[in-house]
Amino acid sequence: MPDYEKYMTRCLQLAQLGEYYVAPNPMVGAVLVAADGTIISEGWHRRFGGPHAEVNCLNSESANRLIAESHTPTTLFVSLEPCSHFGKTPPCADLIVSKKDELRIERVVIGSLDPNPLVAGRGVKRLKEAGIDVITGVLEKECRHLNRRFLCLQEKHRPYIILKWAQTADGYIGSTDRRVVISNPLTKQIVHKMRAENMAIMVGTNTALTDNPKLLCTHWAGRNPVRILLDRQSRVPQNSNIFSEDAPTIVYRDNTQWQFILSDLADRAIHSVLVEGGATVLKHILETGIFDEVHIEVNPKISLHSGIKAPDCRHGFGSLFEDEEIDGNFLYTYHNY
Ligand code: AOF
Ligand code: ZN
Repeated sequence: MPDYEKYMTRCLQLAQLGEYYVAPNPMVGAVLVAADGTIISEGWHRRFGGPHAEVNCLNSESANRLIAESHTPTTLFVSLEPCSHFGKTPPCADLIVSKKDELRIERVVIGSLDPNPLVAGRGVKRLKEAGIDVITGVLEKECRHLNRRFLCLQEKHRPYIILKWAQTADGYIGSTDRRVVISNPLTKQIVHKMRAENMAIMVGTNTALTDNPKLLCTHWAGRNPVRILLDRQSRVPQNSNIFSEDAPTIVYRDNTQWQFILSDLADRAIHSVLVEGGATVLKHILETGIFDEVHIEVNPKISLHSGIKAPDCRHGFGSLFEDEEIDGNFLYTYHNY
């Protein structure tokens, strides 16, 4: 019997190859394994709107050629429950059932269930009804972590929210009158990678006015996120960099409530938002308690003694998930769940 976790790990590696290309869809990987443990075929969801992982795995030439040579039953591993709906592509569960005899699929091993209301257990049901043995929940935590943005949108009807700022050793994110560089070239690149990983990036009026940022991902290969500006009193001029042609920009004006913004973004199928500041916006969101991750970069070599105070731990960041040192700066990641 093949080692379930080993093959699910392979599914996760394949799934990750779709990062930057599949949002707001989940990243999914699939492998077809013979009884002796040989991998017959692999596939992953490569781009939004394109074939799903199972299709790429089961329709491959190698699957059909190798299966003709082997006479053993096979197991299909897939990191997400196969879909059961007609979306941009036909249901994967139906494809598996139709290929069951030809590819001798005896069992399907699934990482995490798909909470999409169009699927939600119906994929598993369809497979079971066709007489396929179904095992669920293998490396479920890892599979859910990989697709935490997709799962958040499906389960909570709001985007996954990541708060991020850089602060000095004495807890300031900047000075009131000049721009202070806290990040180093490597951590700056990490920020651009984070921009590529999320569908949208958000800032408030003060950041747009003081820094006049473009909010693009210039130091990392990937799509530019949608830009979101919270500008309650319409103070940010139209010729600001945030309104450049490089990416779309959504503006929320008046006294739009956080809850409303979240459900509006969900309606636009935006599954993740990176909030880059400033302090007022960050503190406000921390107070609502509706956020998922906090990323704090600390430069231990700079002290300002006065300026704009960073949010502090009294705001409650959740629990420390990871800490690392990058070229002298410290990066702390908290998970609020
Ligand atoms: C799978 N395998 O590789 C993926 C799945 O619009 P569509 O047709 O691409 O369907 C998107 C939905 O399908 C998505 O919201 C999620 O529920 C599921 N994604 N399912 O069986 C895959 N990417
Ligand atoms: Zn599918």
